[in-house]
Amino acid sequence: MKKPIIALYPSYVASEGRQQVLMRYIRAVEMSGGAPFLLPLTTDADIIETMVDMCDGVIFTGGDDAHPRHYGACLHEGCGDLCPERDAGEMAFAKQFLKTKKPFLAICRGIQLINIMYGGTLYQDINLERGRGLVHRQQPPYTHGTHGVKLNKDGFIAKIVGSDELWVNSMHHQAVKQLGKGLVIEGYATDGVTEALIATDRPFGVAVQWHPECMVDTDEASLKFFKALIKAAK
Ligand SMILES: [Mn+2]
Repeated sequence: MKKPIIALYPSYVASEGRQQVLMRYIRAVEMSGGAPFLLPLTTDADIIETMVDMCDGVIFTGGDDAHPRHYGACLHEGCGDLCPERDAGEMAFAKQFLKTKKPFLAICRGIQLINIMYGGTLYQDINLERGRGLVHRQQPPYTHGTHGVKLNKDGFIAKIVGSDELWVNSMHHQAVKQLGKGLVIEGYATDGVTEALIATDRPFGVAVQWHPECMVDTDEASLKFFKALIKAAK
């Protein structure tokens, strides 16, 4: 039986000239009935168009911080590791992909990337720019949650998971600042940090700041994000 192709955007290790994706993303897609597919790092417009046509849905994965110039800011001292090569390839792909109505699930760097692509900005470091407090950068293992997320009651994401409260892991130090146009925030951490949003220009555009792919074995709600993506991709 043919399965929907779920393309994953890999990280790029520039020092070694190597793309890489954590197996847990691939496994989460497999567990949810999709066919995982790794995208090549390229800025070639024709290759990108071919890839966009081929995939039925996309997962924008975690990784390095996006360069702040992409949202009109200079580098803040709190900004983390950058990867200009990935920024260039992934943003070129995202720009083309977002012209379609195909579904996406964006995770960690992914929610930040999506906010940038829709014209929003980021906190380059939560502790330095918003103040210290809630732990958003937990120690491993990442299979257990460390903070709560309150979802919009009756929102799109609350319907996916069947609850308006989630307990999530947290491995980020950046977050949505000014929200991009066409996006709606659907979930906040208890300190007010944006943790979940949706894009209103397509049937399924979901972005989360945590890592559901780490919790698919132990947390039913986490698996539901991937199942919903693949259902939308069919
Ligand atoms: Mn968090």
